[in-house]
Amino acid sequence: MDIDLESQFTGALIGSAVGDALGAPVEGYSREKVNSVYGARGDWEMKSGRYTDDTEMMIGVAESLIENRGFNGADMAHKFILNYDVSRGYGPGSKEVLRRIRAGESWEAASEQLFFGEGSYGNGAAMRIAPVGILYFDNAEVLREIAYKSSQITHAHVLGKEGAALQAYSIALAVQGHKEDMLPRLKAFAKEIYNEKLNTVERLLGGDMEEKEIITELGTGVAAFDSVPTAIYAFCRFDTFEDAVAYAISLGGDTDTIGAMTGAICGAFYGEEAIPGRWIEKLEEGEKGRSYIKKLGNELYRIKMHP
Ligand code: R7I
Ligand code: MG
Ligand code: MG
Repeated sequence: MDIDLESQFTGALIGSAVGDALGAPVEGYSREKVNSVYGARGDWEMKSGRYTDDTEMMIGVAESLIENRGFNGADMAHKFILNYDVSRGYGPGSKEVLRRIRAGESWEAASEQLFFGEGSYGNGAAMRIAPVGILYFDNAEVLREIAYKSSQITHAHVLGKEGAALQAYSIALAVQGHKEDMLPRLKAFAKEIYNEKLNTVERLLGGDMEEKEIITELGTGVAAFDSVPTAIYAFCRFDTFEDAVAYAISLGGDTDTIGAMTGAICGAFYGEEAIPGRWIEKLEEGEKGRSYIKKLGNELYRIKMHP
């Protein structure tokens, strides 16, 4: 594959934001209801272009990694708080954690209290992980370590963290040009129930499955294990950014997040140029809009090249 690495970096971040904005107007909708809004897959137009918490938090992850030239938990938590705009639709757990940190709890401890002391296994850590996936694409162990640490700020449950690590590693493999052989590599990396989920992805890719079977078997929910494997499936099944992301959203459920995660993997694999221009143009601009997101990708690339 002959794609510019810098374009894969910017593609991962813009791809994630585009998937988020495209899925946002139909978040929580059934498959049928998504279809009634967007119509058949093929030539979807972006409805609003406004991104949600998925992208707002991804921006915080990128800003902090850039400013600190690596992971700094207290600073990343601070970035989340600075960027926080409640109208972007945060999950209840993440809202609560950010409130606790603002009130003085440490970034490491605040998330531990959630869900009766179990910590959250929501997909909120995986949805924002693209900057980690690109910056650490060539070192799986460091990637897992930073994915876990960045997750800890809001998601203390091992399944929330491992979902983020799996999403980050999918992005890393995409940067390296692995698509046909992505699944065996992911299976060698994955822990916990994600291994079984990846076996299911492999089986489903073997046949031309109906959408409702995909939804039942992989899930389209807000838990990391009901959404990260679904994004991986969408990437593996299709050959273009547009087809994979539209398919992921067409399933319904947590559409902005599954759209964002599919968009991040696709953008990392195909590069920024492969993202439909009409979607990028519609993505919101402004202080932290599409130009800014692209710039974050450029800066992460610069850090990677000149550590
Ligand atoms: O993961 P999180 O930040 O939410 C992200 C979602 C995305 O769809 C965004 O687009 C936005 O809409 O929100 O927020 P959390 O509240 O930590 O997790 C999401 C949900 O997962 C929770 O509200 C719970 O319903 C569920 N959940 C759990 N349920 C039981 N036990 C997460 N962890 C647990 C748990 O341990
Ligand atoms: Mg969202
Ligand atoms: Mg969502």
